[in-house]
Amino acid sequence: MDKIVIIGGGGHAKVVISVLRKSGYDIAGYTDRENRGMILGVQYLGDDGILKEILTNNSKCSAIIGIGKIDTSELRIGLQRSVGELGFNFPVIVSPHAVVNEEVSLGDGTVVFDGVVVNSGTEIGRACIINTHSTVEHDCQIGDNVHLAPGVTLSGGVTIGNNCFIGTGANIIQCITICENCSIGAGSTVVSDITIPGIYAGNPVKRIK
Ligand code: JB3
Repeated sequence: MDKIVIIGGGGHAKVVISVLRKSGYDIAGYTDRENRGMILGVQYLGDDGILKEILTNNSKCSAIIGIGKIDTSELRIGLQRSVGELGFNFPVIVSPHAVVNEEVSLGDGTVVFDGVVVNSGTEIGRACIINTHSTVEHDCQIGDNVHLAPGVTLSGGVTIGNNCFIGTGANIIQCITICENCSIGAGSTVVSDITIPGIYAGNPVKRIK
């Protein structure tokens, strides 16, 4: 079994743990700034300073970011970069309860959670969260460090820039482009391109910040 360490031990890490187990990984433990005790039977290893030692003891151990994001912050991709520089590999994780169809590419450290459908011709970047029951239709282009929250629907040919957060249950109609560094509120509907970074909400969405 491939050994893996989880970076971060909060709420999102719990969902990551379940998908890793179903995908046959042997979870070494999690790192966090604070000791949060056992999480679903996974042990605390220490803060991120312990990672170098973990790799020295097992050069094949990989890593995955277990911290979520509900904004446009670069914490996840920044951690993936710095932990990657230590020598850790960030695999693509796809739940066995997700459907990823033909000619889809997924970047390093991206996790596809339970109940997701990704259709053909779609490209998804690095360190993305494709969260529970979201749908990514054919020929979408998704950048790095994007979080599609649970139940998001992207129709065909949608483009989402780096660092975007698309809130729970939001809908994006076909062939829309959303530029990088945008947050879309839960339940919103996007029917025209967004070209200015910011926070958008409503049906159809309007810029609120
Ligand atoms: O909405 C859903 C389905 N999930 C949300 C997810 C996407 O985002 C969830 O409900 C939360 O809103 C949020 O989950 P997350 O990111 O796990 O948040 P929280 O429960 O606050 O846990 C974050 C953990 O990351 C905390 O234990 C922090 O101490 C830890 N952390 C922060 N910075 C870090 C670092 N851990 C490490 N190893 N390194 C860091 O630099």
